[in-house]
Amino acid sequence: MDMDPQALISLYRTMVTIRNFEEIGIYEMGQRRLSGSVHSSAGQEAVPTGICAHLTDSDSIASTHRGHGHCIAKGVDPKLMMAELFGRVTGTNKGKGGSMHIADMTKGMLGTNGVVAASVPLAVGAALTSSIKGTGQVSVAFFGDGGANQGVLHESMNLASVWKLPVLFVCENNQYAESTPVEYALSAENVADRGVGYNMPGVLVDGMDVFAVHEAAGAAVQRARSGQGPTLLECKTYRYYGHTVFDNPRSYRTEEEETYWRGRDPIQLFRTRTLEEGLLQASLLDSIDAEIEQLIRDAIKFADESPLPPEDDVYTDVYVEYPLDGLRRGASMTI
Ligand SMILES: Cc1ncc(C[n+]2csc(CCOP(=O)(O)OP(=O)(O)O)c2C)c(N)n1
Ligand SMILES: [Mg+2]
Repeated sequence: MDMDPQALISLYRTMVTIRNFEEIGIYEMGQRRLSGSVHSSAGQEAVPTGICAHLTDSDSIASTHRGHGHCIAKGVDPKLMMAELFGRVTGTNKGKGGSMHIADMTKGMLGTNGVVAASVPLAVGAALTSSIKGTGQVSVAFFGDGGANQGVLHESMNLASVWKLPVLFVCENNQYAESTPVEYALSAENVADRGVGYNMPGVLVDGMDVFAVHEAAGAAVQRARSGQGPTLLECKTYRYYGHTVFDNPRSYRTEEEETYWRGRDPIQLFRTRTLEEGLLQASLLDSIDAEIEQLIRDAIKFADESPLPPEDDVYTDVYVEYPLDGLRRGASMTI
C-alpha cells in the first residue's frame, strides 16, 4: 500500500471520531431527552473518510440527513457539532439548526439537509462556480440509495455532465431508505449502472473498505480537477442502527444480516489490514481510540455546559433581509 503512516493515521482517526460521535454522543443525547430527530451513520464511516481525505477546506461537500460523518470528515469541529445537536448557542449554527442543519462554510461544509437529495444541486452549483472562476475546486454531493431515485439528482447529474463540472456524486447505498429495501425501490441492479445514462463513469465501491473508497475517490477527484467532468460513485455500506434514534426494533431486517455487515466493520477491517501488513502498531491505534473517546466526552461536557440561545434571538439568522432594488425600489422583504 502506498500510503504513508500519517495518512493512514488520519483515516483511522476520522473513522473512530465518527463512530464515537455517533455512539457516545447520540446515546448521551438520548439520556438527556433532547428534542429533534437524529440519524446515526455508524457503520458508514469509510465512505466520508475515504472521500474527504482528497479534499481541502476550499473544496465543498453537500450532505444529507445522515450527515455527522460527512461533517467530521470535512473537518468540522465535533465539539461545535455536539453543541449544535444539543441546541446550544455555541453550536456550529448557534443551536438553531440541529443535526440536520449543520453547516460550516470555513470548512466547505455546505450543510446537512433534511430534504432527501435536496443538497445535490448545491454541490453542482459550487462546482459551476469553480468551473466559471477556474479555481480547480471540487465538490461532492452525498446522497443515499433512497435519494438516488429523486428527480433532482437526475437533473443535477445531467447538467453536471453536459457542462463537465468538477463534482462527485457519491451514493451511500446502505441498503435501506427508512424501511424500504433497495432491491424493492431501485430500477437498476446498481445505482452506479445509471452513470452510463449521464455519460459519466459509474463506479461500484466496497463502502466498508476505506482503502477501496480512498482509491476510487482519488481517481474521481483527479478527473474532476483536471476538467474531465463528474463521476458517480456507489459505495455499498450499512447503517448499524435504526433509521432514526426512534427506530429501535428495525423489524424490516434480520439479525443475520446485521451480523454479516458488522463482520465487515470498516474500523476493524482497517485495523486487521494495517496490523497484518505491519504498517501500524496496535498500541498506537489503541491510544488513538482512548484519545478520541475523551475528545467526544469533552465535546459532550462542552455542549452540556453551554447555554441555550437567548429567547430574544429567536429571529436572528433565520430570516434574511433581501433588498429588492429594481423590483420595488426602496422596499425590502424577508425570505
Ligand atoms: C423529499 C423527501 N422525501 C421524503 C423524506 C422522508 N425521508 C427522510 S429520510 C428518508 C429515506 C432516505 O433514504 P436514503 O436516501 O437511502 O438515506 P438513508 O436514510 O438510508 O441514509 C425519507 C424517505 C424527506 N425527508 N424528504
Ligand atoms: Mg439508504
